Amino acid sequence: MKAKRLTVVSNRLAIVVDKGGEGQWQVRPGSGGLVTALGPVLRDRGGQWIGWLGSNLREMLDQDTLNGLLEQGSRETGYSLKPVELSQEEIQKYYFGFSNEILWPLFHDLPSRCNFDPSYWRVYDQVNAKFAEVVAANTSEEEDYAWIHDYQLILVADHLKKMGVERRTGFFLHIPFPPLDGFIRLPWRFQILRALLQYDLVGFQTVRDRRNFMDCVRTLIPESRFVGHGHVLRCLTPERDILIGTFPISIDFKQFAEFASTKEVQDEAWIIHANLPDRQLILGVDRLDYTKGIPLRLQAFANALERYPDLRRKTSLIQVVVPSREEVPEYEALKSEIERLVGEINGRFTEVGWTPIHYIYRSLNRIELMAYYRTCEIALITPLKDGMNLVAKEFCACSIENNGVLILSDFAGAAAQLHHGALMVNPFDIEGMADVIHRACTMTVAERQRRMEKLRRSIQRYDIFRWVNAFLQAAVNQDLEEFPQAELFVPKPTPTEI
Ligand code: ADQ
Repeated sequence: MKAKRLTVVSNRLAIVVDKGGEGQWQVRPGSGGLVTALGPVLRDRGGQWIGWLGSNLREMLDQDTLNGLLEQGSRETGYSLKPVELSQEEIQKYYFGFSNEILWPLFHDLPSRCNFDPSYWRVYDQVNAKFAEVVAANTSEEEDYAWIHDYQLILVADHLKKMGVERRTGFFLHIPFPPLDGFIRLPWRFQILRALLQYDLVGFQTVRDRRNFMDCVRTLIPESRFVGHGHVLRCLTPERDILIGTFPISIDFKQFAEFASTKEVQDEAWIIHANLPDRQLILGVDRLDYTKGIPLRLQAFANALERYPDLRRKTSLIQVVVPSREEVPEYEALKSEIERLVGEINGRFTEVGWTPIHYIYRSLNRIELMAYYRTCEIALITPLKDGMNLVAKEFCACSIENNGVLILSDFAGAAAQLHHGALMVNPFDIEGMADVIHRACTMTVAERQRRMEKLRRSIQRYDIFRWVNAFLQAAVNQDLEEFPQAELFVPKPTPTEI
């Protein structure tokens, strides 16, 4: 039976509620990969988004104000917003604890950063049950397809089953899936693996991630097997059969390319370059995270300036770091390390009229971000490991004159698609990265254009809509277009709406 409505479930709702400049509560669209990716997909199709509001707002706001803000958020986003409320302890142990101190480092191949605190697991389980209850209350078996996102919510389908609630469910993992020898360190490895197998479809970013998952299933659940070929396979377990697929996430290419050519972005881009004249600009844009490889990248840039003096005065690195998880001591320490390195490198190389690194620590607005994408000749994207990395794709989409160079880590999920046009680097190899920076800075215009045309063609072809449709085709055998427009589908009122 065709699904009539798409319900997206993720840790965070697609909006941010906070206090504006005049102390008034306000609602803004959220930022980050998932919101960018799914916003266009839900809009005006009666879609709904279930998630946590991001802070303990119920303690600060009365119910009517919160309802008003959610209604405003729904109007502005074009889809219905269903909040899941979390207590302070739940936020601490489910989000900062199990999700960000265990699954995040483990799945990014950094097990030494894991804190396997047993109390984290109990609260993670409890919060996933809470999400499952909100899904159950706001969806029906016949009408809905529930698409659950990411490592914070692995247990939702398992809890729906335990509650005796039948729903069509799919899961997409935005971060990498680790190799077997990393995954088996997890004290809850059986529970996590079996919970993933309760979804009808599990999607990964790359073939590498799916292969890792299959190795784990074969080893920990030996009676299971896999059949089929192509991007979607069938996994047969003694309990049930499910689909597992690879769906590399992408961006709304057309929207980025069009926005990059608007006058406001062009003007802003001009101002940036006018203030940093006669040099090539290299751009790094990352959330503050130890997986993004920022300190090694800064060292590589310093190494390039050291070994290739012709780059001095002719190149500057603009490193944008978007604040993230600042409450966690490790992230605070990373911020200090980045700031120390920037200070040290600038102290060492700065000359009158030229500063090697311009460091920006804040979230940029959309026009500013696009202007940096447009005006910088080179993007330096060197994560130690990354599910995909949308910044790489956004940079290419905005390089509308085909003159940008993309330097990309071998360990970004995006490498599988973009390695033909990008200059590939090992983010642990400081000298290797320095050589590639020099190569990018001295590349001929013809080679830049040839490479960037190739990159842009590929990203344009495999855009966000293709990603969504590939997942939904595998899940419910229908495209997004086949979900009815909002006026044709009036959702039933639900008891838990607040
Ligand atoms: P992230 O780790 O958040 O996502 P990424 O894919 O690079 O990483 O997405 C970052 C998003 O934030 C981009 O869409 C970008 O436009 C936005 N952004 C970047 N800098 C910004 C700034 N200064 N101000 C405002 N917005 C900014 C996770 C995984 C990734 C995976 C995505 C999507 O870790 O590997 O690609 O999900 O699946």
